[in-house]
Amino acid sequence: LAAFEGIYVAMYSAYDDDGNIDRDRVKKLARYYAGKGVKGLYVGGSSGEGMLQSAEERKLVLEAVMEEVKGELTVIVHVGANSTRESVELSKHAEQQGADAISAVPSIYYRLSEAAVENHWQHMIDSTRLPFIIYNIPQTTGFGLSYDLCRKMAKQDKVIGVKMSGESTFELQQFKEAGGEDFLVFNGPDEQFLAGRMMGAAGGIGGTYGIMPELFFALNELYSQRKLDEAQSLQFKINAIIKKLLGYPSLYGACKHILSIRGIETGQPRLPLLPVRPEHYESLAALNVEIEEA
Ligand code: HMN
Repeated sequence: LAAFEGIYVAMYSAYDDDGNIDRDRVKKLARYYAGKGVKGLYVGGSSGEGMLQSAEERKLVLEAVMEEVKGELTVIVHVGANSTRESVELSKHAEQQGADAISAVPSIYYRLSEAAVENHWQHMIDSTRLPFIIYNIPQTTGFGLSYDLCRKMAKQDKVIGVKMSGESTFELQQFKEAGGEDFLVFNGPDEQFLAGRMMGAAGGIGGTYGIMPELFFALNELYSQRKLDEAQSLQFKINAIIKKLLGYPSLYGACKHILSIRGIETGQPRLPLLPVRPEHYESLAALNVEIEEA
């Protein structure tokens, strides 16, 4: 299990200028993270816009990622789709591609009972030999993982952890408690990384890591060495950056633009996520400098 502890970049989408998946851009983005101290990548999650892509597109993305960093970075694939059938198809594909673990949100749109969500996840778990990480993000899915369901699922060897993107660090700690010794909690909200670690997270999976992987790697190291004052100052510095990012039409658009300033083109986020506009370029360039000097 220790093999999964660490910092995972929730990779952003990479499209060509027409908005189609761009293999070369995906590969270049994945390559950018190798050697930055991060443990691995989380592919096709919220930041990766998996929910806005067809199954074929999601497979293309994963294939490009695996071609580039297989064996070098630990790859967790978000396989959650609205139908169980499609989620299972993506799970099997992830295993064929040699991914290290799969993960999924509940199905969205229908208001599902806990039993329905559990069954949805169980089909994915049973369809491969891969470890499974529950993705709990109640503010977007409308489904909040209960401690009981967490405890029940954690009893299976294949269920190795939960990605906790809810904002309560109390709940985060309770999921760790429910899951027990051999259960990993990954911190979701990047602005609470340090707090999440303090409350029991074994690492984090985050979108903004993608534009400042070195800062999150450093923050994690400071926490591991229990240099808490320094860790707190670094988290505050990171939060000043995140606060600015959240002021743009879309967070992902802002982060993708910052990558493009660095020569890593990933295109605009896919609608309905709003793109950043030319009037934002100047302040984003300044923010990029702020990150590079942090
Ligand atoms: C993912 O699945 O792409 C991310 O890991 C989700 C992650 O928890 C992000 N949450 C959302 O985008 C909703 C955070 O990294 C978030 O972007 C950050 O904390 C800024 O608020």
